[in-house]
Amino acid sequence: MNTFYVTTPIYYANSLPHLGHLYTMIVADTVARAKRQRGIETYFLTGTDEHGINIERAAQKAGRTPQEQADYVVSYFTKMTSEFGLDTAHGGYDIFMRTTKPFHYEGVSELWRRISKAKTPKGNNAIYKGHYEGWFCAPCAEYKTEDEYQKPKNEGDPPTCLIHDTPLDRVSEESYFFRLSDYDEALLSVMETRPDFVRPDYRRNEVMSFVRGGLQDLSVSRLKTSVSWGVPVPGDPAHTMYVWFDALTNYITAIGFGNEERQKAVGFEKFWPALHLVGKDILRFHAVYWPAFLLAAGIELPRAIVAHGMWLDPNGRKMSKTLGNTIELDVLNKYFSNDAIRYFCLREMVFGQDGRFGYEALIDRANSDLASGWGNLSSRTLTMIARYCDSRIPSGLIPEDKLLLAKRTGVDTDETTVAGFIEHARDQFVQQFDNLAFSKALETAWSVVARIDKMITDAKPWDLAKDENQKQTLGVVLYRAAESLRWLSVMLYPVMPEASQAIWKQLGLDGSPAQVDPTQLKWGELKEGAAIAEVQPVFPRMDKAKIMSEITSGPEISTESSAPAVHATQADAVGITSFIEIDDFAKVDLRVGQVLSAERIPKADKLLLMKVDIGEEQPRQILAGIAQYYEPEKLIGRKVVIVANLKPRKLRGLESQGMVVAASYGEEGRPVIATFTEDVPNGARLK
Ligand code: ME8
Repeated sequence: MNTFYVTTPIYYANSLPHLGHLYTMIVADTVARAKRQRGIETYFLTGTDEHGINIERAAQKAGRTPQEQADYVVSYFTKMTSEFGLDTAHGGYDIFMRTTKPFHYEGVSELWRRISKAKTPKGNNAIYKGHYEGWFCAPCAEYKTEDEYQKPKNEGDPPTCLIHDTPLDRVSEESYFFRLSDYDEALLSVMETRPDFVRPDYRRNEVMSFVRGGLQDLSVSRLKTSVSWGVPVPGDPAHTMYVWFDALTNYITAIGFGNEERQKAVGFEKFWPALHLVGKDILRFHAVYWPAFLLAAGIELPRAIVAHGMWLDPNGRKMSKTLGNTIELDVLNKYFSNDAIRYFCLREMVFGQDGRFGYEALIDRANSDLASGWGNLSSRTLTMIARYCDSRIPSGLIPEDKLLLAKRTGVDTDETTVAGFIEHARDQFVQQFDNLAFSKALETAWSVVARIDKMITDAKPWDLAKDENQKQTLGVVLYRAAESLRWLSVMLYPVMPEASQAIWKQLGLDGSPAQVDPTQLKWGELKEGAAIAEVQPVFPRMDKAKIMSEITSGPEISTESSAPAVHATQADAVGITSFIEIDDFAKVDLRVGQVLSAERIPKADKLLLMKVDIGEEQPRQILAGIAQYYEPEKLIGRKVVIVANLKPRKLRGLESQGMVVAASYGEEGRPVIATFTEDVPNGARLK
């Protein structure tokens, strides 16, 4: 059966989605739509990676359980997929995979069992128990070798991660190992015999030289006492599986590996192997570890692993919340159509290489290529058909007796010229698209836009319309333009589904360009005499100055030209990037309070029990987890900030009627109580 399976990475559920995540989804969605359009049954997977120390830590910081943390982040991801038209309801993904699903546990345990029974190509056990000691980066979720970390300036300090610039953890513990070192030859042979296995070729070369440099065995479990949030190792629940082992396996568990129900619903044999789309940041995991696991388990290797580049800011810097140069999904969603964003992403980034993303560049492209380009071609063609041809598609043929007349106007009377041009462009487009050369493919499509635009400008239909004898010549010009629009709608559907559908409808066509295979397009199938629909602009022009001033004046939103507006906070640490409205803030009743008494609580070494006057009849009883950092006596008389409308809750059997506001910093989250340097009465509200 003709099937296709495409995946994005499953994103960490420890921070909120951003442009990078959106990008890989857009690419995968475009690929999936193009395959479906060609009649290929396609399965498209995206989702979240929900286990591991990072999620545990993010949850802890945010005061949630790991599952709550995952659910919280997933709700933002599904909001994003819905807003940007990437979910199932909009014809996008088939599954939003989550590694916390029970069927995934079953499948990943099955893979582990298979590999633990396997022998390597060199005859050794593929998994063995050993002892591991090394420098571990929690954000990367991997041990770092000497050339992957920054040595400390002061002796005794831990080294820091080159990627995250954070201190590494010294980890020494019993661990299961995957004997990756025995797979070097097997992996090299795959990459030699299948040159398309890792793409683009320069990434393949990088991976091959990494493998040639020698592979080290991979620690694939952590003691449950160090990492508890994960899948237990089958037969040894004192160990939790390494998060990458767990995460990579999602690609097969989602379609039925190791689980009957999924197997029936989707079908492993039906869809495997997959095309994995990933950012270059995680290529090694996909091109080395994953194929090695699959080789060990005797499972067919992926169809290919394709690595794309990273989005940088307009100045070529990596996007980061601390630099304040990230692209906010809310801003994108508010000001730009989904199609414009999709077009920009695919046109602007040469697939494989890094690209720069800026709002101004996006507006420029939307105006020049979409509003003035394809959009204008569509509205001028359709408007003229409405005006000069009574809203009916004219004939594409010039009768014999009018040929000479038509020739005199300079219009090419041989329709195969334009038909040949567009057929050739379509063939090139499809080929470039199949090679994931989206930027080139779009350039090819725009060569059609330019050619047809020129044809119209040269033929001057507005002059032809003045001469009754040139009615057929006028009709032919408009027919060719309209037929080209039909072709463009089909070709561009995977990239811009909404606009393609809109133009299709305005041409008076039934069905959807989603159902037309571009390779089967035949020139001349647009029916003469068919009524067109009401003409509406598909890509309204964007007022650059106005939009940029709105974007830049938003206090929370930073752009290429403004200084960082957001400072790193504890919220950033858990990845909170969305903003609240002033009304949301107003819901929090913050009051000035004065500490009347403070004392320790027996057997609770972190808590202090305080009485705080916030201008009410009775002082509030408040418990605060600050006993390790504050002497109770020193707090008496101090002005503090209290969250006064926090639902009371019991701690150690005592009711806490509010919360003391404190900053929190450093690894251990040291609290520093907020206070005032000027006199202020108790009970005053903070706004
Ligand atoms: O690595 N430009 O998840 P992750 C383009 N859970 N793409 C970007 C990007 C940028 N600036 N930033 C992120 C993980 N991405 C693992 C994956 S898969 C079995 C487990 C995209 O949340 C890109 O696809 O860090 C990149 O590979 C991915 O997000 C990393 O997502």
